[in-house]
Amino acid sequence: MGVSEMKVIGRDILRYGSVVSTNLVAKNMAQNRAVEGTVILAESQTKGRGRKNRAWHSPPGGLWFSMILYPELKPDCAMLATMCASVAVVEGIKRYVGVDTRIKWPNDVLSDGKKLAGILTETHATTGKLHYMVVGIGVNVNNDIPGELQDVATSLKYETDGEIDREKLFEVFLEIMDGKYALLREGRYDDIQDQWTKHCCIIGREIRVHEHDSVRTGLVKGIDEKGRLILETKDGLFTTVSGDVEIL
Ligand code: BT5
Repeated sequence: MGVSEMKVIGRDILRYGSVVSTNLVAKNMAQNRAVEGTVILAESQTKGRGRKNRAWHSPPGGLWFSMILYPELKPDCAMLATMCASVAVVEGIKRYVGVDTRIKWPNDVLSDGKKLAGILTETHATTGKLHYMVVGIGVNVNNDIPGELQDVATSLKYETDGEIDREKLFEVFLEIMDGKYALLREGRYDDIQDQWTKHCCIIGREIRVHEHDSVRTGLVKGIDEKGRLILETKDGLFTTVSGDVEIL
């Protein structure tokens, strides 16, 4: 069988009620070499996390899950896995719920400009070798959005006016993610980059990137083969691996 015919994502699915963070559970399991493609799903998280240790609101009703991966990938190419996950979320929502969403670099899935889903990829690597990777996905499905996030976040239930079958949506995500992960394992990085670019809402737009203590303004030219954002600024081309984007 070719790589693409073997199912990896969701070979094992572990379901929890409440956990601290599915990424944390997954990282502990990855340390013990759990089977690749193991997925940890929780009803809620008491300390769901975003990038840079930000809090991720994770009440019952959403989909909060993490996947354990051991790709043959250089550690600085980890963004490709985040890209696979964001494309899988966009395609899964379109296929199962019929809602159009867009990707905002590096890890946001937006519906009408509001954040519907986020991805947190964490890696463990030493001396240029990637030991494991955990890709965590959080999607607001039937959960409410707390008051302080209402201007910036949304839930599928607001976008569709109805309850969604979370289990079916979860299955669709895993199935699509399996196909995207096959692209990664086959080294088809161009395909991942093309698909991601097609769904991205900031290419050609003027943005401001906040990274550490610096702020840069420029026009988004695209992303490179490692998923770094390429910005055309008044001082020339500039690439960044992490940072927060503000659309101007
Ligand atoms: C992310 O971070 O978008 C990554 C979120 C990853 C969550 C999943 S859930 C399963 C797995 N287990 C975890 O512990 N995490 C992963 P970032 O780009 O840093 O965005 C964080 C920001 O999004 C916060 O500072 C809030 O402003 C906002 N936010 C918090 N909760 C949200 C929610 N439920 N929906 C939309 N926005 C939210």
